[in-house]
Amino acid sequence: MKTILIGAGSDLGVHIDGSHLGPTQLMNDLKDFYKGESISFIQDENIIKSRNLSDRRKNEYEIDKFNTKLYNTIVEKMKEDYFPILIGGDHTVAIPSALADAMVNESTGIIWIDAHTDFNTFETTITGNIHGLPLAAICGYKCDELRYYHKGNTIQPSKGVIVGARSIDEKEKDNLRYAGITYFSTEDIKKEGVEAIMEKAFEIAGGRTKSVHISYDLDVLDPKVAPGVSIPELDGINEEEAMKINEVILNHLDQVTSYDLVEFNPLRDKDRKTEQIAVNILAQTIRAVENYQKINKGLENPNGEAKLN
Ligand SMILES: [Mn+2]
Repeated sequence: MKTILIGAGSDLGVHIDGSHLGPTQLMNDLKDFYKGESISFIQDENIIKSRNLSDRRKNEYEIDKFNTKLYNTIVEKMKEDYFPILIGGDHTVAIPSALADAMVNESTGIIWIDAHTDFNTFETTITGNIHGLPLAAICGYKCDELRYYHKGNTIQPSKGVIVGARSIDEKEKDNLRYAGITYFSTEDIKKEGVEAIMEKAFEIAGGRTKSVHISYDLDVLDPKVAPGVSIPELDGINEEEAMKINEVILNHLDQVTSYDLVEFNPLRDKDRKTEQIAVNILAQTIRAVENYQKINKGLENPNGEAKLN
């Protein structure tokens, strides 16, 4: 197995501009650190982006076009035994990323680290920003229009967990309840600690399966620490907690099969604070995945170099 970094530069899922620039910036920051394979997608410059508040389906067609390409590439790479690390982009890019995992692996679970639960539908969305719908689309809760390219199973909501939620719309709460997905709030993290919450998350998402998709939205952090996101929410987690969440994830690489880091918006960042955290999280992830792959390779041939002739 090999690692591949996939840049997914789209900000079509949100009326705020800038997250499409995130992947190029972060991949450039990592170029001395990471020498492996990478591939980049960036939205067509000629798209006239809808930011109209009354538009309930902002940029739906363009998002679908972008995501179809992304999906086909990730499915192909995962079938070739790559571990994809996807860098967003707004959170709509996680739809093809998570569904590609569900296509290649059986009964995939999902852990969604996010200040928002991203569980709106076209009926319940207040803003019409599609980056508020991806988890519902991934879990097969309505939103069929956002996954026509995917012929496989959707992820069962009973194998989905949201961690760090603190901004949920009223009708979105109903969606979460009808779907039966578990969510832990920022308060739960503060009360019980990162480790306890993340272990619970892995029990739910990873029980009786060997594949878990991770989707890490940087807006789970407090905007004082990480202001460079499109839709910041007050009272988030601190940097130490954010890194600790990632550490627990990386201790579960026997189950984790694909990974996203999304929503870095360089145009909203201050003193490159969010950029530095994003780079730290990615570097930690890349290193751990590469080490895990090395060890695993060794186990396939346990005699290895120690064998005497
Ligand atoms: Mn999100």
